Amino acid sequence: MTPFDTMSTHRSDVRGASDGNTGLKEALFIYNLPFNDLLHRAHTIHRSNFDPNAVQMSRLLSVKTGGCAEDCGYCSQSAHYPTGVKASKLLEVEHVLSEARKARDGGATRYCMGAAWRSPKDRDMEAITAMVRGVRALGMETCMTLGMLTPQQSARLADAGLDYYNHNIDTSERFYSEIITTRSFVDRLETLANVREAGIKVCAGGILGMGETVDDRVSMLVTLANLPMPPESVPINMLIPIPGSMLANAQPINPIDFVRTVALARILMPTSYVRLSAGRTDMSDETQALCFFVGANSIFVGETLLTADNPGEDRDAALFRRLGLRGEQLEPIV
Ligand code: SAM
Ligand code: DTB
Ligand code: SF4
Repeated sequence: MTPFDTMSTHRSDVRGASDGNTGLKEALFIYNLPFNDLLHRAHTIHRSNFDPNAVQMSRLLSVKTGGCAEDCGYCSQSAHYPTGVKASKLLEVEHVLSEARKARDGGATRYCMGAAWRSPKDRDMEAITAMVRGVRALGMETCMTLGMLTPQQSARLADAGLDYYNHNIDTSERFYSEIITTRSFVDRLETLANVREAGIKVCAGGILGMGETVDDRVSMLVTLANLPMPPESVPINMLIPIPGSMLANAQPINPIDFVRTVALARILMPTSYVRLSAGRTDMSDETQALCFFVGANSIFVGETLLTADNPGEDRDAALFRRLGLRGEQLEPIV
């Protein structure tokens, strides 16, 4: 049984109030508002679109770990850095489904499967689509993050019933090439367009604490908000510094700046789920509480993310109790 209380949310109650095209200047103005004004504004928007005490819970599994050809400077799984993560093959479908069953019994309503690929090979698509079908049959929403996708691969995933595809833009267009050189910002946008075109919901966000400027953070959110349709889900990761990676010694982001960025995400994308993603292990309860106040309404649960630590059930259950938060429960999937 889950330690989290659950509640039912009717997605159709969520008001569609996208702001339209918010410019960088306007977004910077909002980011720099006096903190209390920013908190008030973000929370008011959050409250008018969501139940402020309900948090969606996802569980992650790395279905293919390590040995990745890309050189993302933050990642434990890139073959370009001596991070100590061993490369392994794609997991068996049955193994993934038995892990998914445990996640569902622990209260997760969405199961996210990640692979350390630049892009999937067509020969892997059969196993991948079997994972999607199997997890859906367990009554959970499905999410995958497999790297860049062609229109054909996107259509196959849509056909299997994939609910969400996670593909982060990670930072601003300006800063992108300082973090990753093996692909471009435009490559990322192209996959997001392929996924959208296939009818899969989009999960796209980024990482804070990589040495980016305030302008970079704000610009990343403006790019996301101004996509033809904003992402339904926006993960905001705080960098987990990985020993051996290029960003092992990056200066941590100040918690107030982190909260400001989450608040701006909520204001620019009023009806999207904003996920407080990687980095919660090193975040105080107070910082997390402020993030939930300004509009974060989704987390990853469990002891592990893909390769790195996550707070785990006991700490999260205690935090939820103290804050009076509940896990959101899904409508039955048909
Ligand atoms: N290979 C696929 C890709 O890059 O799209 C999927 C997996 S990748 C690990 C998913 C996302 O996790 C990245 O885009 C990045 O935003 C986030 N991430 C990876 N390592 C991280 C770290 N050390 N700290 C915070 N976020 C991280
Ligand atoms: C996302 O934005 N964050 C998750 C998920 N999408 C796939 C991944 C976080 C990874 C953290 C580092 C690790 O576990 O290796
Ligand atoms: Fe590979 Fe994804 Fe890690 Fe980049 S973030 S190195 S693409 S697993």
